[in-house]
Amino acid sequence: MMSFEDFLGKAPAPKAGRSLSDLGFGSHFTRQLELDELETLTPYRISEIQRSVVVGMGAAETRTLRTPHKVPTSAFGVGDWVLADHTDQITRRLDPYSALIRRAAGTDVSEQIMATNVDVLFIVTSCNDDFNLARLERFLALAKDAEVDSVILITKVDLCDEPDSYLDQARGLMKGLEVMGLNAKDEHAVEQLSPWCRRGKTIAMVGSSGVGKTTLLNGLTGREDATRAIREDDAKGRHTTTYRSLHPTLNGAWLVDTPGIRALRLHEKSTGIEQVFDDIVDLASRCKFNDCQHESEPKCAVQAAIEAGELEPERLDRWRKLQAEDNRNSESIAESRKRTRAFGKMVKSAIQESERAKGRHRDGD
Ligand SMILES: Nc1nc2c(ncn2[C@@H]2O[C@H](COP(=O)(O)OP(=O)(O)O)[C@@H](O)[C@H]2O)c(=O)[nH]1
Ligand SMILES: [Mg+2]
Repeated sequence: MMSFEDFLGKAPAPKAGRSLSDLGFGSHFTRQLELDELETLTPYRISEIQRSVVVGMGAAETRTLRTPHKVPTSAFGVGDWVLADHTDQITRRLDPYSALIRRAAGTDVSEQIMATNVDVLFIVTSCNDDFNLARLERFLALAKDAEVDSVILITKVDLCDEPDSYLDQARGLMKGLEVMGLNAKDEHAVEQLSPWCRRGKTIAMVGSSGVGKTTLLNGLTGREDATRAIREDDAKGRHTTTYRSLHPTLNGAWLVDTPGIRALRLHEKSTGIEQVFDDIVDLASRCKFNDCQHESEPKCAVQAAIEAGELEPERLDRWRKLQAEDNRNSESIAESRKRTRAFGKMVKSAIQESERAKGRHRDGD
């Protein structure tokens, strides 16, 4: 029987010229496998999600895969590892080690998996009006929730007289936070990012429009326009326009670029907020009252820190806003679940009622 080591392919497979570890497969996934599964099933990493099929990259080749019966393609995310049988049917999704989730806009609370098995999130902003501490904190909390490391990239340093003032503000957000200023158009920008772009690592990028994400993506992948739509034949031979969502970088890393990833929002019960604002959480634990609102209560450690100039009042405001948003999210999710349950009960009792009516009908016959 073949060992995991053999299987992971110390020698790269001939056709695609890559091993599973080049694709990001590691111990987190081998632990989830039964050894005999490797004899009949093939692991693929999902690089693209279409309406009825997904595209999977394997060590040997890239193939179009079918999802299990009645499972929609939306149950998978770009970056997922799956096992497929010899008919290209997915049999199982392996549990990802990180997941960036998008909550749909408005009051709808359905969730969408944007990208999984991401190692680093590049949070991109520029040395100009786009720079916004509240937005950065939100993205940092998101990355914490997704269990992804984050790096703040501040572009357009070449167009700014004092880029250091932006870098310092961003560095002040969290202890040990990686912050880097760069000119995305400069070819050396890519070298600056190489510590996070090692072989088999997966990177995702977020940030507003115009901050340089496409420029960075093109630099990292060496392509003219890696994000343009490509026309392809789908499983039924029709032409469809799709976006490839997982791009190989020149260093052997993978870059996720899905159209919706820029609309990431905090999801239910964010613990990321507490981690990003651990300075305030720590202060709050030292207030006299457990339910201190940090307004005018006596012996409030948060207000004391503001008075001592150790905490900026703006940061307290941003923390409150983000928490309020998180509470609204949690409430709307709870409400929607209540509605779903009520609807389920209604359907169930309607079915029971119709069964009873049928019964009465039969009794009457
Ligand atoms: N001078 C300069 N221009 C940049 C920089 N980053 C992006 N740009 C320009 O800003 C515009 C928007 O960049 P783009 O990569 O499309 O941003 P995206 O919307 O985030 O994908 C383009 O004209 C880029 O050439 C930078 O660091 N310095
Ligand atoms: Mg772009």
